[in-house]
Amino acid sequence: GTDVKTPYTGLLGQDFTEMVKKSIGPKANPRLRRVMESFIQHMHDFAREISLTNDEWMMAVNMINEGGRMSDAKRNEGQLMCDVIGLESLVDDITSRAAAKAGESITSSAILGPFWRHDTPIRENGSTITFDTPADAQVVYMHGKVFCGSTGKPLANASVEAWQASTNGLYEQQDPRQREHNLRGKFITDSEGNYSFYCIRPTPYPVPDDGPAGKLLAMLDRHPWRPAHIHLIVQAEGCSPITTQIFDSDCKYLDNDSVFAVKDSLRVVFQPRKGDPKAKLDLEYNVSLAPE
Ligand code: MBD
Ligand code: FE
Repeated sequence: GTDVKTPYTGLLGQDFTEMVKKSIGPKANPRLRRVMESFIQHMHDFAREISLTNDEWMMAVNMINEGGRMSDAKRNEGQLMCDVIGLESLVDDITSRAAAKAGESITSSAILGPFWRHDTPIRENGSTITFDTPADAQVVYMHGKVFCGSTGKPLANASVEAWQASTNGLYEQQDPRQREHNLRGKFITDSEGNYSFYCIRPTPYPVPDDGPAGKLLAMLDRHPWRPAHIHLIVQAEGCSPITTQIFDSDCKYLDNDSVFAVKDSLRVVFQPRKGDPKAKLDLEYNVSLAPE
């Protein structure tokens, strides 16, 4: 409809909302009670505030159902729908802020996204995650140290897991032409805290736009693109793990990431690399973890 400011005229006000909240029984888990009371309150207030119609509500229900139908081990449309409204970034901020203590200099977090795999292989430092590298890809030697953010000491035996999309904009599990676990690897730091591997310079790419998240973006006159990024999960014993992404400071969409994950501190600059026949670019990236 065109009338975007219809005042609320229904009879079901706060009394009704209280009644629904009070239907939760005494044996419900306390945290769940708190979560659901708040959720019910906000959903009711939201429906009243915008005078949500039956058609609009059913449209949202159908989107959720469609997202569920197209989700599987390789596709998490529900997560993507949350991502395009900034919800995963908000939850990540809440969660990571709870972990970091004042005065520590810790690498910033960023959202996991839908393309992480739980079974990424461990590879040798100095080896590669790029196999059958496409002709338009630039190979990067990525290396650095993992530190403890409070003592500043390097951490041996830390795990640095990386994954990225290929230059065609697809992660390995979206693309039958990439080999299993292409552009993914886990590296264990040596006694001086060093990790190293060859990868490719990431390129901007659109989030999958053939589902409800993509339809929503189109209806909202938004684009599906993300700036070029490499995903990282860094973990070490005695420290809080960090899930993050690093962004090419020289690429499009840094200021309008479709999933709102960019932070200034996560921008990196790829440098020229000399004397290495395997890579024209070099990226040194150090990570600092918070002790538990
Ligand atoms: C991605 O590749 C991604 O990293 C995120 C956060 C969301 C959608 C696609
Ligand atoms: Fe990604």
